[in-house]
Amino acid sequence: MSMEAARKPQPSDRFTFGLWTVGNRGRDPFGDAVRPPLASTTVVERLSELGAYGVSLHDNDLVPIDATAGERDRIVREFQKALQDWNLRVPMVTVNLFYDPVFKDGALTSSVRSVRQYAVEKTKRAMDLGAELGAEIFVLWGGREGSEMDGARDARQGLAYYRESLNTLCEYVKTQRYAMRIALEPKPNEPRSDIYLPSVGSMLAFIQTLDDPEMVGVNPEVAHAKMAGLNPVHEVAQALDAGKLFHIDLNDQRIGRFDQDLRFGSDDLKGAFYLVKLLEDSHYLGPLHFDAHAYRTEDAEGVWDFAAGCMRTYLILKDKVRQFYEDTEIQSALAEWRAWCEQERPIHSREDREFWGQAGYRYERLDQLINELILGVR
Ligand code: GLT
Ligand code: MN
Ligand code: MN
Repeated sequence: MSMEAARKPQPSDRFTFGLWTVGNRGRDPFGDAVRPPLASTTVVERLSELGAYGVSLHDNDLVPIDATAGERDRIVREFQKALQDWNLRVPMVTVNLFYDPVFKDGALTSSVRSVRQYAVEKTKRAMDLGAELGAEIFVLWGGREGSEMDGARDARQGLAYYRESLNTLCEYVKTQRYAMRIALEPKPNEPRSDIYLPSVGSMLAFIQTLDDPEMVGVNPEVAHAKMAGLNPVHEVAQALDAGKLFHIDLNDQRIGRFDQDLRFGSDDLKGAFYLVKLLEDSHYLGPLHFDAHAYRTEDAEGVWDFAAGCMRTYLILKDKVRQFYEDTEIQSALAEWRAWCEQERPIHSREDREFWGQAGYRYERLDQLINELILGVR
């Protein structure tokens, strides 16, 4: 395969995008939409043309919240036809538990019993939709599950509600015999001041307290880890180590900024390289899902530059990973380092301790080689 052909996305690369990502209209807290709405069927067509594998969605990205049963079925039928015509899958479905004002103080963790019940019911309907579309992963991002002030609901009570809601939902998946696993997506803040379970580690500990921990894993997002000041590669590694990487949201983010959802690799190429390396080394086989959107400066066409860019960057970095393993200088530097680490030099005396304390690890040399690989001069 030629170099350029290897950079052309294929369905076998398992790239997916949310309807809400390419469909993002550029609204932000300070300014209105800058792009026209995009029909779901157009998204299917354009993503397929670009070589994507699938499309994901929130219930209300496809079916308006107030649609009648008849409208819902018609919309789903049309969407299914487009999926078939364009040979695109829906590996993941999720539920919107954040947009409607009813969720302003939480959904699955709301102190209002009626809101909690409504959120659970809405999620069940989204699961039905997911099953109908063949989704095997159901993502839950608890954007509103948190607080601005902790004087009313005790955070422990919030977690108890979360647990109860999730147990009900897992039970539902089982009784319906849906081939679906749940992936919880952590985020530290935005839209709430503080969101419960802000990192992969907190999610993993919480999952173990559920009735059926096997059914539930995580959906880490690069930007969310960075917003928390964490290393996304380490977050994903912990999920893999626990056997819980059910799904992943790829994008980018500048540290210390608002939730940006930037094109994959657009801010931190080296971080993106290490993430691709981790995913490829670990043989992760789930969807490579881009949860990002085009800059607000873009018109309708710029959106497809954005989408193509996410996939192309992943493939270029995947090729850099191959080069990393084929580069003789990098590999011999690594081999030397490994042999050096393994040398028989136990620490019994002050001299032994000083030996290891004064020795150089030569990471500067290795890091520069990797930089040069990424920069394209190797
Ligand atoms: C929302 C959020 C994302 C979540 C989506 C799933 S919606 O755009 O910012 O990180 O993955 O609910
Ligand atoms: Mn996300
Ligand atoms: Mn995000």
